[in-house]
Amino acid sequence: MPDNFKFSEEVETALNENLAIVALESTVIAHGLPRPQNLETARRLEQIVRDSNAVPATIAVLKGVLRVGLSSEQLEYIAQSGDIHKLSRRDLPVVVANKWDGATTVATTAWIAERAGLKVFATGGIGGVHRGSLPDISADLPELARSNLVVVCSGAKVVLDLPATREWLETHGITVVGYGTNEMPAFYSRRSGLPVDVRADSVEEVAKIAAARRALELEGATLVCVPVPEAAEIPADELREVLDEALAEGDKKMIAGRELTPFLLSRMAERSGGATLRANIALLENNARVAAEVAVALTRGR
Ligand code: PSU
Ligand code: MN
Repeated sequence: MPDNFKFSEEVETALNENLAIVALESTVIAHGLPRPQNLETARRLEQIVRDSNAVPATIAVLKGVLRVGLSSEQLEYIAQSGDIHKLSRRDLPVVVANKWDGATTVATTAWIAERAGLKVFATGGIGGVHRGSLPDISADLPELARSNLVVVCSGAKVVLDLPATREWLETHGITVVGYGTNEMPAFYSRRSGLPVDVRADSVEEVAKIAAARRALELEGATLVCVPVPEAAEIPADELREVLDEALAEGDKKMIAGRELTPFLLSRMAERSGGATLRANIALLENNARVAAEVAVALTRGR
């Protein structure tokens, strides 16, 4: 492993002993959720993974070092610092060269996790094709096309152009698995009307598909889409007004690039009286649990 990588003791031991490990991202902590819920959620996600017999590996860059597994203090720093960079693939050489800190998106978390030898990664909603005329496509998508991880999510974030994102996944050979569903979930909502490639009703089925992909050496992720738990769901028609308002405001203020997703998420949380925030936390927790169960099933299959 190059010097730029550092593992926590817990993750290093888990790797040596072939234990189940779940990678977790840090952009959702630094930029996706408000304080203090971000730190609480980050800690709870790690706890949920542990309770499901897997080892959590939260990933971030600290002083230019790619960290796989964070200490409690490091996690707290990412959550509370307030001016952490949001790192996409293109930013990695810059932060490493300058020894900066940064929170990793789905794209960079997946890249680091794979090189660290991890197999399963849990997040909330992946990035995708944005709405609007400029083709703003999240670096998450091409990374999923290159990575060989099982990525557990609740679909793409609803602020995106979901049909265009679905097409992109298909074109680039990413297998979209619906976990207990025939439809791709739409982040805060359980349904999008868009099809999955295959439905799986157990983690063993997911592990079987992922193992086959690995055996074929077919590059690209297995994207496991888990709907937000019913109790926390916001049906699409209830969300529409809040979403349209946030999109219009983002447009008017000309918010673009890496600022756009965090802006839209925080606006929707304000306008929905916290309902979208509750949904986001609920789906993150649920996805961490499913990911841990998949990771355990994968170790059994060996
Ligand atoms: N999932 C969430 N909240 C988030 C994200 C995911 O529930 O904030 C983050 C991920 O890190 C993802 C990023 O990679 O949003 C996408 O940002 P962009 O659209 O700028 O590529
Ligand atoms: Mn973008």
